[in-house]
Amino acid sequence: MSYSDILERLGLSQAETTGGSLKVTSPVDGAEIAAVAEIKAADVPAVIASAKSAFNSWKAVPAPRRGELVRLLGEELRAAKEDLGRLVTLECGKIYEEGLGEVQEMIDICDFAVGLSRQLYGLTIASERPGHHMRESWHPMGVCGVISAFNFPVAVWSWNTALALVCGNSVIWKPSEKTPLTALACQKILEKALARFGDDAPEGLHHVLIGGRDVGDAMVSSEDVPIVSATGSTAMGRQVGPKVAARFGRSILELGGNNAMIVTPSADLDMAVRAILFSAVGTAGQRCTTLRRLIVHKDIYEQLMPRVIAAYASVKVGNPLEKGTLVGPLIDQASFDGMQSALAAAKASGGKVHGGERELAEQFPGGYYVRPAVVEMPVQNKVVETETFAPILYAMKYDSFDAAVEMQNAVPQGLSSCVFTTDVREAEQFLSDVGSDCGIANVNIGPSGAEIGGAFGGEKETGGGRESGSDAWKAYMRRQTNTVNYSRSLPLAQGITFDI
Ligand code: UN1
Repeated sequence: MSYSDILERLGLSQAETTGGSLKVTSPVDGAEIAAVAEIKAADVPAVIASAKSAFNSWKAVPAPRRGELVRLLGEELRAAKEDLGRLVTLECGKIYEEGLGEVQEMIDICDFAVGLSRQLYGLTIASERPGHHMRESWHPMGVCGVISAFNFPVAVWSWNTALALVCGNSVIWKPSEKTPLTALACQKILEKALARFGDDAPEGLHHVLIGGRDVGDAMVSSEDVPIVSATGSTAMGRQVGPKVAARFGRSILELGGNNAMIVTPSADLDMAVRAILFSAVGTAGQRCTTLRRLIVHKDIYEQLMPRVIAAYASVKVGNPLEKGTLVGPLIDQASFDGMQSALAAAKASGGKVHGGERELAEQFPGGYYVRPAVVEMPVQNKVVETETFAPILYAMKYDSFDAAVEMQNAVPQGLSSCVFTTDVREAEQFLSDVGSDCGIANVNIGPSGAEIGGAFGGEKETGGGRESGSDAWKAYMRRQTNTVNYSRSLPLAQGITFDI
């Protein structure tokens, strides 16, 4: 099926994908595949006003009914799964299997959110006063701004939007400038769900802002956007977080990761090698949960590393649309250059580099394919502490488990982590108060590929936000404490008397 067929099947017309000022190139071969129209920053306030007015009616729609819209969205996503998965591959370069996986993640969060729409539970609280009742209730917040990155161009939107919609909010989405087509396709899919849903969904419930940083800035700085959920680099979060905080807005930040695996002497090495491969080279090392640091016990280092290095040398790098490819291209040349300078810096500081070269340059002069790199490092230095969004795995030795945990924690980021061990003491220590300091800590599975049922996010430079499952929905609502007096007197709390 040709690329233009996919766009058409996803409801995107020629007029919407040609002639605009934002050129879209596919990382597969660097070819320009579309040119979409951009909004000007000066026009953003009108969009916000529309979303705000939609919120004012949406918040009055009962939550289970709001869930029905998300149920329909899930149905439409099921129908569009292959087309959208393929467009994800074309636009961001991840292999088709992972493109499909990303759309499945969207379907999963819709299912989760539909159930949630009947479970936005508050508490009942014992009152110290006779004839009084206390409770806690959750209410819609307003317009929810969503900023997403190129590497998960559609799933991250859905985690936020499915929850925001059942929570009674309207949504404005600023996707990455590198992946506007998938965003426009999602808008079309949502419009199909809205058309089936009926009249109680107001106009303007969801908007996509295609544009540059100034456009995102107009959204981030607006007092009419009480929640901003931003996924991307720590540098982006450093811009967004303080701006939202300055106006007392709420931000949900999901930023950089520098995720580690500790491999202990008792680990099942066959499993560890497979987990290392998927989590370190999958999505060409461009997941925020990508495995970037391997911390290996000195006694098994010589056993494990040759296997990892051999697997790296044989992993199939190539066209992400082709069956059998495991590693697609990097998003662009800047990403390739960033990888090369990180490798040079690692080498200069004593690292031994395996792989990392450009591949397929003749077949795809405009595509940036690389052999994933393993770098054996003498110590965990500044180069290792920096997140480079590319397939570089730094391997280091440890000699005591406490030291390994300390190394795992000694980076500025705190997203995901894991240990491979069959020793229950090590496993439990890793998950304990004195173990991993990350938002995600796993045993005998890699750091990436989280299911949507758990809360997703991490600490320190990762930003502290939580998205997706568990009670992450609470970040999309405002909490209200209620005290009701059903007695005929007016006692004060804390035993205070105030007679008049
Ligand atoms: C991201 O890279 O921004 O856990 C999200 C994972 C995926 C999500 C990654 N479920 O790897």
